[in-house]
Amino acid sequence: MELEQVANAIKSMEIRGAGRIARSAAEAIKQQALSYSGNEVEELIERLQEGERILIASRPTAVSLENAVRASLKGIQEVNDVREMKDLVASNADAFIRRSSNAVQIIGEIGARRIRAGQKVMTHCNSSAALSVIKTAHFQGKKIEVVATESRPWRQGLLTVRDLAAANVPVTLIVDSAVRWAMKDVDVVVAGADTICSNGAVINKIGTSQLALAAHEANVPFVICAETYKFSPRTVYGELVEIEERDPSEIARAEELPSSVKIRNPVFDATPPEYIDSIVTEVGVISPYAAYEVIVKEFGLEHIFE
Ligand code: RI2
Repeated sequence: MELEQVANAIKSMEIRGAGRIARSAAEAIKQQALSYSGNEVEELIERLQEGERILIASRPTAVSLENAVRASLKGIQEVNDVREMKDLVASNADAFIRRSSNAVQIIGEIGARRIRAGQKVMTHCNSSAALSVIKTAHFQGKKIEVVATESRPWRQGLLTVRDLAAANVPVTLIVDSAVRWAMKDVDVVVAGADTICSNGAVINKIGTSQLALAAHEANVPFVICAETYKFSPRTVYGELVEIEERDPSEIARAEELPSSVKIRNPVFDATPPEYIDSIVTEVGVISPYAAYEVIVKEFGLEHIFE
């Protein structure tokens, strides 16, 4: 796929999930470098920077996308040769993709230790990191059960229940509004993240904060599973995370409603750190309040303030 096609597939949700869009973006920027047939370093840099802008604009909320592209382009300003620059971008992108896939597996292993035999686990939307934890616990023979939310309007919960059913995990699908009703029998909530802010707030699929509130009320641990490239350096210097709002037609067709009715379709929400017990990353289980340290360690202060 050409870079613009990848960006369009991300925009239209054909490619979705914070980790998957990040890996697709890294691969797209690599192909953008490798397919350059000219001999001008400046021209190649411009082409890569244009690609970076297009990819990042395709979905505004998940920082994983921006972090993936930035990791792939790391060091290009120090290279003065087209061949070398192509090799650098290709090896950066490959390393990012490898690291990202390994991280999901490691998160599965670490997170599964927090799930005990016979527990009922609730999850929201469709997160590969959260599913990695759930499936690892299941394959360890812990005989867990899962309650998965539908996750309107895109109904990614259907992907989750199909995936779990294929792995023989006992799973029940509920509508999003049944979360508080279902929470009374749940032992732990496990969800993914699109972006983690320096203050420990987690941005994830709309409705996540409602699960967190219901879990808090019922004294149920609320665990986030996220690779370290989902932490946002920009939030350290005060930038707020833009919450994507998608087309109203995803909620209802125009002909179903009087034209005076306004529809809002926010895709993500923010869960404050006080409702989050822990964040499982590939570098270990952390408190949400340790987010700043993860950001500084992962990205370095120069990167943050550059
Ligand atoms: P992984 C998804 O966003 C969901 O919000 C999910 O929780 C998050 O990405 C993380 O997914 P969307 O692309 O990276 O469905 O864990 O809007 O797969």
